[in-house]
Amino acid sequence: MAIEERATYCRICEPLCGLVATVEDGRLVRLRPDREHPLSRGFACPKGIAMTEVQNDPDRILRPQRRRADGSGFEPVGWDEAIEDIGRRLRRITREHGGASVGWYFGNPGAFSYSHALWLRGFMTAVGSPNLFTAGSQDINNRFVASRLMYGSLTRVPVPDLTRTEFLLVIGANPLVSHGSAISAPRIRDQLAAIVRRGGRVVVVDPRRSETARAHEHVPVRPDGDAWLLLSLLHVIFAEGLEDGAAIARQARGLPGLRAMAAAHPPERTEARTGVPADDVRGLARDLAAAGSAAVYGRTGSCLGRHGTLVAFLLDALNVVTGNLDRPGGAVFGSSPLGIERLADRLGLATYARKRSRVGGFPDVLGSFPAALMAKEITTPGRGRVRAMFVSAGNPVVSVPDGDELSAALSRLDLLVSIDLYVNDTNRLADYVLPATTFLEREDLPVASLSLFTTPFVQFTGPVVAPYGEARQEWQIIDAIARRAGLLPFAPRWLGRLTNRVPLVTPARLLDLALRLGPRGDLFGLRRGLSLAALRGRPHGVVLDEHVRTGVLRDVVRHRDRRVRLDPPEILAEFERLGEREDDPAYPLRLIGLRELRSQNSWMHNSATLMRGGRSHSARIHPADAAESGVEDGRTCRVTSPYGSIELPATVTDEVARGVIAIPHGWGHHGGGWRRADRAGGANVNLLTSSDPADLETLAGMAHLNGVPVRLEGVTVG
Ligand SMILES: Nc1nc2c(c(=O)[nH]1)N[C@H]1C(S)=C(S)[C@@H](COP(=O)(O)OP(=O)(O)OC[C@H]3O[C@@H](n4cnc5c(=O)[nH]c(N)nc54)[C@H](O)[C@@H]3O)O[C@H]1N2
Ligand SMILES: Nc1nc2c(c(=O)[nH]1)N[C@H]1C(S)=C(S)[C@@H](COP(=O)(O)OP(=O)(O)OC[C@H]3O[C@@H](n4cnc5c(=O)[nH]c(N)nc54)[C@H](O)[C@@H]3O)O[C@H]1N2
Ligand code: SF4
Ligand SMILES: [Mo]
Repeated sequence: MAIEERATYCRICEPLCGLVATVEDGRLVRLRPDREHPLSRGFACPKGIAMTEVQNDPDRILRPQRRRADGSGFEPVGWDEAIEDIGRRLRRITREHGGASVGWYFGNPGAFSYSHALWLRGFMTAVGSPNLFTAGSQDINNRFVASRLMYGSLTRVPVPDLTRTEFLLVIGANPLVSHGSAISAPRIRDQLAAIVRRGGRVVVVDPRRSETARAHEHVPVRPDGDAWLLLSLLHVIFAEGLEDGAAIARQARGLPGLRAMAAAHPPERTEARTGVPADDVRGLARDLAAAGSAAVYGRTGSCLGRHGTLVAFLLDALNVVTGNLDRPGGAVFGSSPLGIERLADRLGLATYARKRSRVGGFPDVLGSFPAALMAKEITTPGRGRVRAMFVSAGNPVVSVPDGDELSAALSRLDLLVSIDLYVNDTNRLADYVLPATTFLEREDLPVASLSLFTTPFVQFTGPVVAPYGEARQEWQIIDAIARRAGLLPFAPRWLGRLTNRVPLVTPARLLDLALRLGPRGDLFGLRRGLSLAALRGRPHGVVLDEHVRTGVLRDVVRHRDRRVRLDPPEILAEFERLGEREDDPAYPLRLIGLRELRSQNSWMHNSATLMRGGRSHSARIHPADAAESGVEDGRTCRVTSPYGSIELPATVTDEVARGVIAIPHGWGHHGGGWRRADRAGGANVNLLTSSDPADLETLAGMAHLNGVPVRLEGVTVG
């Protein structure tokens, strides 16, 4: 028997913790934390360890599946036959209706595979379709747009300098559970504790007393009250002359615009919106301004309200005004050893508003449109209507607003193809479900995270096991489908028609090239530096620097004068829209989301270990709200929004403020492909959220998922 141990890294969430895989005769038998990983140093969370169960899950699909002719479920089919049929149908659809009739939804796990992300781009370029949708409009696109408006570069996202900061202000993130997002910081719990240990503070602004809030200082805020809170913090700083005038003069322009926005919002006036007492806001502003160094950091809780881009802008504005941008212990800009940011700018990939969506006229963000529009892009007649869809590594029926509308739309397509590990609630409607490899079955380098490491780091891993069954990597599947459809990835359609006999370029080749020619590269032997070969010899990864470099702002900012904008016109216009909407008093409570330690969005509820203890879905409700609505702890309740209604068990707890209901997304599976997850019950919380273009955030097309007006009722089971 051949038993081997192989170092690799986890690709479930963003710290990318080091793992060691035990492989026996080509099968994964165990994953354990890698003690030799220089950053995660022997830490991995329960999800990472439980990936063994996904890898070996009997419910995983390991052969291509085709919808039966009579529509009754799937039957296995050979790869050649599947690719042949998909390619032929795709060719017909694009011939008759043009490239725009092809849509693609690219889900969250895809972002952890550089080859998948790259080939998908190549495919969409070749088809000539603008209809790319991603999880980004439920997640982070507002952050990118804020960076574009402030720094002139979509891809430059500041990260809090965790290893050095003296004051971390966290707005709408729960890193003790999520393990950090839009930052890659293994052992983040320890990192936050270390801030306090060295005499600093961690302050958490959240409507729920989250795990992170409980471990540190908590400022409860009303859902979606962040814009007002941040404006008031700025107000106090300006009113009391606490700003760092020298830093502002050196780094930024447009201060009067920002001042004017803040001037209108003294904390006494925003108290009703934020629920934060004016004195507390004043105290927080003074402490933040006085701190030796400070970083203001926001994540999904700050992204998914009605004004996510404005909020992201205000977070960074606060960093600028307190003199904490691009400075040790502040909000700092990492850089990729692949030189990706520069490359993306040069190749014109980091686009904003270059195209407009057919429905709603929303700007593209990094070449993608809001996923909430997918259903209407499929059902709205006219030129450019989507008739063929691909869904890779995604479950949008559960993760995108109005899953019922999307299900109905997907079943009207001429062709629906999914690339996934499982049959889920989305691809159960597909013509084909094609089996993808897991991350343990593919090589990787965390291309999308390299500039987000709070300690600059890079790691390359080979596959730790060969693909099970007939699973294939996404890029291989995409390449095969493209060629069968007469397309050549990355080339325009006319070229693909002339020839698709161009030899295969592999992602690894391109990666090696980017590494070697990048800012840390070995320039093919001209200097000591990075190459794939060098990284293969360092299986636990390489720390590139002790700290993120500072003093780089002039290089980061792409505006001609190299200054941060504090008054982008788009932001000023959005500011005018603040609070414009009146909510219907029939829905007096506010719905927010949360994440759970033993869930990963919608896709790990089939693991026995993670589901141990009879875990179930529930709505967290304040005791007073529960009493008022006749809801009892552990009993079923009904939550209704203007858009839909769901029933699920109630957890009555004062960890949420009065008026707030917190429900995690990713539950309520009915796909038939996950036996344990399907049995676990729960409800799809996104039946309560709106896909109406009028309800999407204006600048980035963000779905409104936090602060949704709802009402609550007890359910009497007869
Ligand atoms: N265990 C686990 N880890 C995960 C995931 C998972 O599903 N499970 N998902 C991964 C993914 S895809 C992502 S994007 C990241 C997200 O990473 P985080 O953003 O850190 O994720 P959450 O834990 O949802 O934290 C968001 C917090 O915002 C709060 N919040 C909600 N509404 C508001 C509001 O209006 N204002 C403020 N100030 N706060 C608000 C919520 O109560 C919650 O505590 O996590 C990743 N990590
Ligand atoms: N109400 C509400 N909704 C939300 C959020 C919220 O906070 N509140 N958060 C949003 C956020 S931040 C995110 S990121 C989205 C996530 O939403 P999605 O990306 O749409 O969905 P996931 O639940 O991550 O499902 C991923 C699918 O990928 C499959 N998969 C896993 N690994 C691989 C792989 O390596 N290759 C392939 N091909 N498939 C794989 C899984 O089996 C699963 O079917 O949800 C969003 N939806
Ligand atoms: S924290 Fe995230 S990256 Fe680390 S082991 Fe858990 S799931 Fe994997
Ligand atoms: Mo996400």
